[in-house]
Amino acid sequence: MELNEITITKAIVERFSQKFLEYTEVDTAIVGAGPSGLVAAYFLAKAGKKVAIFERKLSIGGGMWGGGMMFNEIVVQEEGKEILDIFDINTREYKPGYYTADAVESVTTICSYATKAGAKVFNCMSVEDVMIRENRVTGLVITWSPVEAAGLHVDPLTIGAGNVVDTTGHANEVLRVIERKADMKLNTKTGKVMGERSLWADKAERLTIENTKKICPGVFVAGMSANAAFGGPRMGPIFGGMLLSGKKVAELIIAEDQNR
Ligand code: 48F
Repeated sequence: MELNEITITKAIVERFSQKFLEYTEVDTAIVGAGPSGLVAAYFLAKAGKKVAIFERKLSIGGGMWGGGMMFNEIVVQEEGKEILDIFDINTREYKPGYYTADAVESVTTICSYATKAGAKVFNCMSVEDVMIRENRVTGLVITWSPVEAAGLHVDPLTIGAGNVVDTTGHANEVLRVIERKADMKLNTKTGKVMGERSLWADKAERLTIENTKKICPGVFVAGMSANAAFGGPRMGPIFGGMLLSGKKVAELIIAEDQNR
C-alpha cells in the first residue's frame, strides 16, 4: 500500500478534533503536567473521572525531568517511595530513609499509567484565565502556548470543569488569575497567594501534604503550588511530597464528589 500524505493529515486533524471535543467538558481539569499533576490525573482517572491535563510545554514532567540541577536522578523518602512502588518504578536505597529513582523513568511511567487509565494530556496549551459562575470556578480559558509565546492577538477557547486543580508549581498561575480578576477570597490567611519561602526540605515536604486542599470554590491546589499559595518553603529536588500531594488531591476530589 502506498502511503498518502493527505490521509495522514486528515487522520491527525480528525482524531485530535474528536479527542478535544470530547474533553471540552470534564470532571477535573488539571493545570500543569508536573509530578503532582500527573499523579493526581492517574488516581482520578483510575476512579472513573474524566480528566484533562493542560500543559504549557511540549514536554510533560515539569521540574522532575531535570532531577537536581539537571542531574536526572530524583530523591524520595520512605512515603514517597511507596507511591513510586504503585507505578512499579525502580528505586534504590541510598541511605536509610533516602531512595533514588531515574527522573526520566519516573516521569514517563507515571504519565503512562495516567494516560492508560484514561487521563488526556493536552500539551502545548496554556491556561490564561478561568470561567466563574455563581462564585465558583467552572472552567478554564486556554490558548496554544505558541500563541502566548508569540504574543499574538488571538482569542482563547473555554473548557468546562467540575473541578480545577492548580498544579502549576512555583508560579501558582491559576490562583494568580483568580486573585487578579475575581472577587474571590482564597482559603489562605491573607485571602491571597502568600508566596513561597526559602528552601527547607524537611519542613516543605511535610507542609506540601498539609497545604494540599481546596483553596476556593471549584479549585484545589497541589504540589509546589500548594506550598507557594500558603506561604510554605520550597523543598528542592526531593519529590515525595509532590507525589503524595497528587494522590491526596485526587482523594479529596473523589470524596467531595461522593458527598455531593
Ligand atoms: O513545576 P512542576 O514540576 O510542578 P509540581 O508538580 O512539582 C514541583 C517540582 O517539579 C519541583 C519542586 C519539588 O521538588 O519544587 O519544582 O508542583 O510542574 C508545573 C507544570 O505546570 C506547567 C509548567 O509548564 C510545568 O510543566 N504550567 C505552569 N503554568 C501553566 C502550566 C499554565 N498557565 N498553563 C499550562 N501549564
